[in-house]
Amino acid sequence: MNSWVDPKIVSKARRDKAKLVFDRFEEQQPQCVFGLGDVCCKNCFQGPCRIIPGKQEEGVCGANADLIVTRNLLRHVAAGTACHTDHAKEVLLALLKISEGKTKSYPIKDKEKLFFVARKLGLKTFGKSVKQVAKSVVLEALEEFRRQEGLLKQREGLTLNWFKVRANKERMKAWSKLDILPVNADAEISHALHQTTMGNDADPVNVLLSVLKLGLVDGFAGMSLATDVQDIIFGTPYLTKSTANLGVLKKDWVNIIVHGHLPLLSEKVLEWSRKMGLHAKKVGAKGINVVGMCCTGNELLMRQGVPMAGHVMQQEMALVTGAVDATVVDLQCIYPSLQDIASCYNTRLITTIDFVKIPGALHLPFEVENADRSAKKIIKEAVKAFQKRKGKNVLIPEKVSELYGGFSVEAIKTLLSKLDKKNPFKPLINEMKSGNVLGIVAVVGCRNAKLRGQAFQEELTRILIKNNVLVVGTGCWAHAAAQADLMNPRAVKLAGDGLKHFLEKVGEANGLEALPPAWHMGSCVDCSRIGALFTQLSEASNTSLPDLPIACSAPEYMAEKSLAIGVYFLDLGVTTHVNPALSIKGSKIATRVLTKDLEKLVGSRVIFGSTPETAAKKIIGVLKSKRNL
Ligand code: SF4
Ligand code: MSK
Repeated sequence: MNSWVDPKIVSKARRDKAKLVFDRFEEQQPQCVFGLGDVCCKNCFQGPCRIIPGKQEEGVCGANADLIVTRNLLRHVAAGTACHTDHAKEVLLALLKISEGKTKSYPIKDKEKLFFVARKLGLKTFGKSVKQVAKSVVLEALEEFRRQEGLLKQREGLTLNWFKVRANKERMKAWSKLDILPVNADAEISHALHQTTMGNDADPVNVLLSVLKLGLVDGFAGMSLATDVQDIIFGTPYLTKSTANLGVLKKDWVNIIVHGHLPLLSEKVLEWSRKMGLHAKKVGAKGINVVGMCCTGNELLMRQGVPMAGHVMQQEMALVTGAVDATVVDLQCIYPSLQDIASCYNTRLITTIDFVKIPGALHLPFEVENADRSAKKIIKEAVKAFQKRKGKNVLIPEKVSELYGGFSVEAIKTLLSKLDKKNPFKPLINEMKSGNVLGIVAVVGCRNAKLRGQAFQEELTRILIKNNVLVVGTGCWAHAAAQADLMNPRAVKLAGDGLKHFLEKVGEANGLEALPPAWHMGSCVDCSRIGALFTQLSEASNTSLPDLPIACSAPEYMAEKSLAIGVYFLDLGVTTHVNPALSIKGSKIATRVLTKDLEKLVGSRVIFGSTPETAAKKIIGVLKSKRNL
């Protein structure tokens, strides 16, 4: 299988004695078999307990493999969900400060979306100012985290407000029937931790129902809330052209990488980089080049067309180029190793969030009230670092890939409306009905060191496209697909005839040669955009979500967040492929429920496939089984 790893960068890292993620992965071998199977428990201090079939079937307290495996799964999903709900709260509190006039650093760019959300929430907007409406939306959203009524008696009809904005009636009925409608996002995460401690829930099926409940918390009070609020503040993305790969770094420029997940600071760094070009020129640089890493990169690409430097496993390699003057990080997916590597190259590593500190890095606390000051300071630090770097040896890979991004649901509808103004989804639904487009698959998630540099995501995407499957996706997949030239209109030649014809037709109607066969829908939290697209397609075609020819794949997942996202898709009724396989083999109940019984409960199931070919075969099988549009 192909690799995306640049051998010249790896050799440079060896020469410079910079240890990379692959080196540490090999040092960890062999990894613990009990840990790999999730059949060990450390939930109390009588442990660790591990299960050996036929020998040690229970932990000290009597918990068996089914309970240990499902409890561990719930804890992982709770941690992933906490990342997304925290993210949502960060941007929500920023909107509160904007609406109260406590910061003038951010405008409210998408007023139309603000009023759309307000109306969906049932709020009065007539005669109110934009800031008043924003404040009432924030207060309603904050209810997701402070509602206490109904917590102990969850059948009182009190549930998340964001369902009103983004959920569909058919799904709500299914979730209500299972009694998994969440009440308060924070309380559900806290319940999950409580439920899984020693001496609480001993019913593995009940634990799995809590997993499904947290998928809803993640999808609605986490991802959908975060995406909607970010669009309100920074604007909804529309089609944009840009570039990807480590080659977007520029030798004679001040290079700043923004990395993590939040657009709050990175948007400001970008704004000030455009205003402070002279500052850089004074010290001999050609200008300031801001590029994005991981999902902060995806956020800036979607709205501002900023070049994408790389995915999670390229964060160290970017520094090894020797061309990065500052890496500014906010939260999530930031390797603790970064400072060690940064110190080999005079790169200024700057942390900005109070719970994401790295020893040795410069910590510049970020608050929305001081956003402009922080951004200016960061740029000054980068310029200082550039002065030290000037003339030193840098190695920037030559390859730069062109891509189109910015496929929000609104952008997709705008593109499709050129074929049918009244009912924009109709042309796509018709192509899916006829089988010209076999279906839509969301390919999402991370890169994982366990794959040792393989290009699983790219290969899977290629096979799907060839089989007339439209691929949409987010997160680190987006970087991988862009670098593999799959987000370029020219990639349409890789598509099967039916898909190719459709992409050319929509492309031409929009003044392009074709649309690319892989659509960049944003960052990890923007999996909510995919959920919204599927939900709107379901409504426009009058077909329930589980009956649509759609599927999801996280072919190289690594983060706990990815598990939470996977459960959200399962809740939506979208069958989901994961690789590496979930650590559930040790539990017969978890394996049966997740890979089989779930279909009867929510209309979806988990599938495995450890090569792109086997994964594609199973996914295509799922799409072919759903032809009742
Ligand atoms: Fe062992 Fe039970 Fe404690 Fe887990 S909760 S460590 S299985 S005694
Ligand atoms: S950054 S969660 S490695 S996709 Fe969102 Fe990439 Fe996964 Fe982080």
